[in-house]
Amino acid sequence: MPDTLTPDGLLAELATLLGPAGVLTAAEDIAPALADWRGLYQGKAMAVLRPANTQEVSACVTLCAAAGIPIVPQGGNTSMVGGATPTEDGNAVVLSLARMNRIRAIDPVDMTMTAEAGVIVKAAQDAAADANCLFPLSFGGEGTATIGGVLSTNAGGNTTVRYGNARELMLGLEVVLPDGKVWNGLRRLRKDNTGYALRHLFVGAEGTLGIVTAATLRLFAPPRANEVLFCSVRDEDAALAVFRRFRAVDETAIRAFEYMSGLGVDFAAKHIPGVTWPLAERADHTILVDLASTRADADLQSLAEQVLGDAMEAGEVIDAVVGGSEARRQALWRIREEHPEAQRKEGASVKNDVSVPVSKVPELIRRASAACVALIPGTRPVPFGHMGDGNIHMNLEQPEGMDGDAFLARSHDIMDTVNEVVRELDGSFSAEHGIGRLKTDMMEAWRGGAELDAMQRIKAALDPRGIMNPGKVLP
Ligand code: 2HG
Ligand code: ZN
Repeated sequence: MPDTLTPDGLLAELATLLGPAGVLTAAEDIAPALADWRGLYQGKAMAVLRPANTQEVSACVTLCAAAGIPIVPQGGNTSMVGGATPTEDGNAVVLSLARMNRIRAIDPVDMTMTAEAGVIVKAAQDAAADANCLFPLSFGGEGTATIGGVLSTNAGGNTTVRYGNARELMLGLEVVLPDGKVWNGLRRLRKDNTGYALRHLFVGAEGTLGIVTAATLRLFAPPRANEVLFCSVRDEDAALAVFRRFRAVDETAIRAFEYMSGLGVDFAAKHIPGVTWPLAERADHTILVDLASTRADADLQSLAEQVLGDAMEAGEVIDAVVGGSEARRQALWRIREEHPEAQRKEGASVKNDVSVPVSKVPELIRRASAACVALIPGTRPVPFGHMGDGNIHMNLEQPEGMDGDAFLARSHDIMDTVNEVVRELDGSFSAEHGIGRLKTDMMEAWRGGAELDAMQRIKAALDPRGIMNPGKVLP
């Protein structure tokens, strides 16, 4: 391949390869791929490529490599950190995996599914359910996010406490490397100690080392009994105490353990039609517990009553409601799932997707909240999220009456303030959303030295020309 392929020459070659429908260049056609859904970044690109299979992805990458043109892989474009959209340079192409949406195989004996990168997470869940299996990854964006995207970001979500992150659900990958070579690592083995675990390099790499085109995923037996509880609790320590109680009685039954501040529930009740406080009295701290079992005759009601009874006696739980029906369970989950939307409707908010050891979650919530209020008086902390994983969305809502843009102008101060507490508690500045563009400038401070140096050398070895998703993850 000549190293002299010009941008125009490249587009002509790509059009020959993919056909006119596979190469979008009109401004209105490519606009949705250039902006992230949070509205943090507005990028530019020469084109959006829509290959239909792995061979086409490989050919696109080979051509772009020859022309030295950067490639931004994109799935559902739901990145929380600007990881899937191009920078402002304008010399890149976006490579959309949307057309690679086939489920290649489901094996209910091996309990595996091989899905292409563009398969929507919800479609993967549905396909697993059709085979009487469970693909457990679940989160708010599951109707849009794709398998390639959740692996590239190592997404977590609501069920991590039971089933692990995307990484733990992955057995094998097919990847197009930055030189266009295809690595077929779609093995479906539970044990495979054969040198470096290459597949894990690409999980969480956010497309900076290659393009995930397909994955073999773990499936599970589907739950046949389920119950959801919503409780008001005395404080953050009480929330943790209740988690420990459930864990002690039946760890395997906990499918999700979520914390929500009272203010967060207030926002959901205020802004989301159909959502109301599910308890007689409002409280400052609440939890949602999702219990599930593969046994149809599992008595989750009794489990809930036993643990809640003890927790109420100990003064940890103030009040509780048990779903009791599928509709009620969904209604309780909605209070939690609508948190991001309710916060958006309430005004400007700054997101902090952070994690600490589970034991430190109460301290994180208390100290980070107080520090942010001290930084900007009137700031309204709305921490919520995956307490069972130590992953709290330590979000801050603008003070009432303050100009939203003025609040957002302080975003970095707020993030620094939260991160200072996170660091003191041995946590991480990025739990499940990734680094993208938003957090690249934090990498040096948090991962600098031997760790970042090793990452940079891996990047240089696999992608010496730096064409894979430049400007993301690494500073
Ligand atoms: C969730 O748990 C998502 O709902 C979004 O991770 C978190 O909006 C957020 O901060
Ligand atoms: Zn989350």
